[in-house]
Amino acid sequence: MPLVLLGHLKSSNVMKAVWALDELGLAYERKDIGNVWGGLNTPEYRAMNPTGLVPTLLDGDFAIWESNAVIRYICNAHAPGSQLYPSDPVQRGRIDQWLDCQQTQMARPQAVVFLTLIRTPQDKRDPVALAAAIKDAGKVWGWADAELARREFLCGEHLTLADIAWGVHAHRWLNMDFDRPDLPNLSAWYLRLLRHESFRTKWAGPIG
Ligand SMILES: N[C@@H](CCC(=O)N[C@@H](CS)C(=O)NCC(=O)O)C(=O)O
Repeated sequence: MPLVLLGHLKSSNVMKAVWALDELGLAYERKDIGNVWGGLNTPEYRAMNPTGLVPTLLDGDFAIWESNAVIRYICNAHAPGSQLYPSDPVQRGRIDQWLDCQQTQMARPQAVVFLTLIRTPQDKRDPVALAAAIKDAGKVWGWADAELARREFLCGEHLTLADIAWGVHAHRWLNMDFDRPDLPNLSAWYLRLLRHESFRTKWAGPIG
């Protein structure tokens, strides 16, 4: 039975799963759910994912949600030992650290910047909240930039789950229209990510 990914492609969190599945060459189906497609408030969906958010991944009878848990599961269950999520404790520790940092430190200010600049009409924006979020997110992107001064990808010389979780947001951060700090290592890494077909063709287009 193929894996089934529930969630629309406007979602950065869905995109992480799509990119991981494509990168590993795994067979899957994706169904548009959420955003204009709806379907998140049905009892059936809530039984699989009580948060009412996307993505949810179905593997037979098993349903898993939280995007970084989803991409870890994909690797653990369907591509053990792959370069995306190696089993070596040190390498895995580094990847987990960046995955958790993405959710706990980057996601919130990044969402404020994105939702303000892309989803909120100019006259309804809160410039104070936007400036604070740009400052907070800029600090976090600075941590990634410092790491990328030392290595090609966030956790070494190969693409890993950490790059996927940060990369989908880097596309937005580097292409939205605002004054951002100059982070040359981050920009060079983003260009390396664009060599990956799934990212380039499915995600790295207009931001919306
Ligand atoms: N922490 C969750 C956040 C999930 C989340 O916020 N998903 C958003 C899209 S990025 C969502 O479902 N929004 C409602 C919608 O798109 O209809 C994860 O990483 O999976």
